[in-house]
Amino acid sequence: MAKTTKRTMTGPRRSASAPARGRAATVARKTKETDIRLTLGLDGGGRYEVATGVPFLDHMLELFARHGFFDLTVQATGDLHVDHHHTVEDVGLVLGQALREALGEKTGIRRFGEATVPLDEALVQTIVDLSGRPFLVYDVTVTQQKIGQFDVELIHDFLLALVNQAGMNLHVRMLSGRNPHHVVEAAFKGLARALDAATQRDARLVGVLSTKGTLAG
Ligand SMILES: [Mn+2]
Repeated sequence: MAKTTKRTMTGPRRSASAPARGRAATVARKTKETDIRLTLGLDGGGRYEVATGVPFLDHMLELFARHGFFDLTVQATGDLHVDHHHTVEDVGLVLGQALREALGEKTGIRRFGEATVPLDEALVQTIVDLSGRPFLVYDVTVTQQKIGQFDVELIHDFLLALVNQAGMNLHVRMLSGRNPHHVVEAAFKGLARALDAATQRDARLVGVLSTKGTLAG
């Protein structure tokens, strides 16, 4: 099948709403604070089209798609005049919902994934278990609280929303780091790589990888 790599930003494209190949989900969520439409394809090629109105979040979501070999379309508008909080948190929430939906019963997937990713002085370890049990351990400490206009603390809120909706266990541990842009970027690349591994199918598996017989939580 031919790949579509050409992207334009001129109006809605069929590629933005057409069903992705393989395991995929589209989630639309509208509140008084945000209006989000997101499509996640797990069996993609790292293609993305992201517009959240928050440039640093776009940067993170784009490299998440690229490094996880996911196909990701995000169109979000939010009350950015208040601050970035609602938009960042709700995009995490919708991404989590899409991940959960795209995974379905989780039949045949490896379930666990981990990655340790460097970016210059930063080194971040990211571990996921698609167990159905939401739990986040976010062990990241940076002294600089802003990345440009972006409040670094919002990454914690994004990941909490993601974890709670996806029903996953996520550990993010900063092994070293100084520059928050480097640290957060290494975390998102690690999340992408860990999720890529965890969502892959293992041909040896029959049913779900659990002696309990379910990964529904
Ligand atoms: Mn960067």
